[in-house]
Amino acid sequence: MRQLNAVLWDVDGTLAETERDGHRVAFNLAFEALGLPWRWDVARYGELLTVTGGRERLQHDMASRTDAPVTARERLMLAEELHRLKNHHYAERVRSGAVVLRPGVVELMGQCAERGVRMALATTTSRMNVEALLRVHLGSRWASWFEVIVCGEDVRHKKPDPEVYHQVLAGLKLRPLQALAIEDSPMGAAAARAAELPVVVTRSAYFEQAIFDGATAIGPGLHQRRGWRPALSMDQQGADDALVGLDDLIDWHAQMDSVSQFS
Ligand code: XBP
Ligand code: MG
Repeated sequence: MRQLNAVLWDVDGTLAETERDGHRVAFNLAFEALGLPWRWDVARYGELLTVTGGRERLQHDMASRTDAPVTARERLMLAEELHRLKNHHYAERVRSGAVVLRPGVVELMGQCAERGVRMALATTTSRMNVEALLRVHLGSRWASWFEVIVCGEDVRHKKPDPEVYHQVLAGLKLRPLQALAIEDSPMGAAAARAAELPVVVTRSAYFEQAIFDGATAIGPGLHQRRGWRPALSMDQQGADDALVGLDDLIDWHAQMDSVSQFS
């Protein structure tokens, strides 16, 4: 049987609903701090999520605004300043408790640690945002949970490019089929698939209806066993509250060739 050696975690949307209540609100506070009239509502931010990376997202949005600086260089400088401010507000929001880990995440991490399944973070978010989130929720030794951590500043090309996953696999010295990625967005899942990794999709708020290509399994989150494809066993007592756990991941991973890929 194929062995699952490592679980590779995405951060935003997968570990926590960081985007709608964290980054988006923090971007708006940054606009306000610089006296800009720009605001990203929930729907507009959803459109902008197709552009990964905070600075890249800001520049993309400015390109379509008549009240943004004219030259690309000025826009880049403004994006950098806004991004710095945004990250500061994001960290404050996280510390104030506005962003919590999704249910089932810590439990699955604990099972991996206990049973010797290695873990890594594969994110195109800035390292300081990862640190802000995980220091609050996993404690000061948060980084020791992960053998390899690859963040936005470590790659030349952000997701959906597979570079972040190539770096993680190289760091772990594993082949793609020895690991499993957990993602919440089509761009993240595409990055994993482009690195030939099997991917489990835990849909986040912004991607409840999104179409995913070639997921090994796809469902509403680790907090519930209902609504997954392939379907999960529901025969345990209290199945309504039961989480998706490491045994489920191991089963999906082992059956990968026999079950069709879900989209
Ligand atoms: C999520 C992203 C990031 C965050 C903001 O990446 O697209 O851009 O929205 O992060 P992932 P920064 O799901 O791979 O973690 O502002 O730090 O770029
Ligand atoms: Mg994500």
